[in-house]
Amino acid sequence: MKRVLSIQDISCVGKCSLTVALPIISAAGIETAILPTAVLSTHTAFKNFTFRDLTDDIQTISDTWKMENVTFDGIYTGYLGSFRQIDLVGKIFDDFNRPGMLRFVDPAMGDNGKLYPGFDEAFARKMGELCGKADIIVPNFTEAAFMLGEKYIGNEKYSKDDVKALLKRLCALGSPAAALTGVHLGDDQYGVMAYDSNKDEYYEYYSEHIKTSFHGTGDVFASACFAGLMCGQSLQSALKTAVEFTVDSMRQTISEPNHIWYGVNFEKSIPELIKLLKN
Ligand code: PXL
Repeated sequence: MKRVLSIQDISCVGKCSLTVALPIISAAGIETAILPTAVLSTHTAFKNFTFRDLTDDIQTISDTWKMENVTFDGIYTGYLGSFRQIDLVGKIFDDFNRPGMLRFVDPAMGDNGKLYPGFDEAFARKMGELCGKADIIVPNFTEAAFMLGEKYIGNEKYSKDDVKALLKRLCALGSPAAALTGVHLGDDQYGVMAYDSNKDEYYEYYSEHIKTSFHGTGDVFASACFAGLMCGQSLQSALKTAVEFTVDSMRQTISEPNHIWYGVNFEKSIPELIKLLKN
């Protein structure tokens, strides 16, 4: 059985980061070890939240794993709790590297043209350095713009050629492959585009555009995409798995009366994920 490590925060309530990654990757039949970067009462879109920074624990935990000869087949990083954590996570990539280990970075730090509370442009540029150590990165347009020092102009303003050029600029950060989420080329073309620089190939996958925006969908997408790749799916198939699972989770949320406006009901879509992973 494969074992992977996910490094991101625990937001106790408000389905995102580890409370999304752990169940989704586990459901794919992969042992999911975790390294929490911070513990929050909720994610930071809530008005009030607590934040316990775990930066000082990261090195000790990973050094102790090394002493115990723990190994990972893949590492998926998401929301990081401090500037200093970016170098510490980069060191974990190096310390645990072994042939075939997949380094998957979701530079989770912003959306809709804005960085999340607590992050600034220096953090975004530093996150770009971590992306340079990854095998694949999955930013949204906001994160891409901040990492590249470009102006965010709105996802729907990019033509297909613009997205292709943006993907090449993202790969120039140092990762051989990049996928951009939230590609919006028209109402029937909403989804993801990716570029694999080793093969010089582009991939795309679109599905229904659900116009309500939900918190945490980036984490659902990234977790399912990582799960697909770890299950041996091609990048094209993993993108389909991730888009269809995310859209299905959003449908499950909308269809519920009085649905809560944070997090999506991905739990109800797990049977769909299992089906998608068989392709
Ligand atoms: O879903 C991204 C995310 C993860 N973790 C924390 C967040 C957010 C987005 O706001 O606040 C703590």
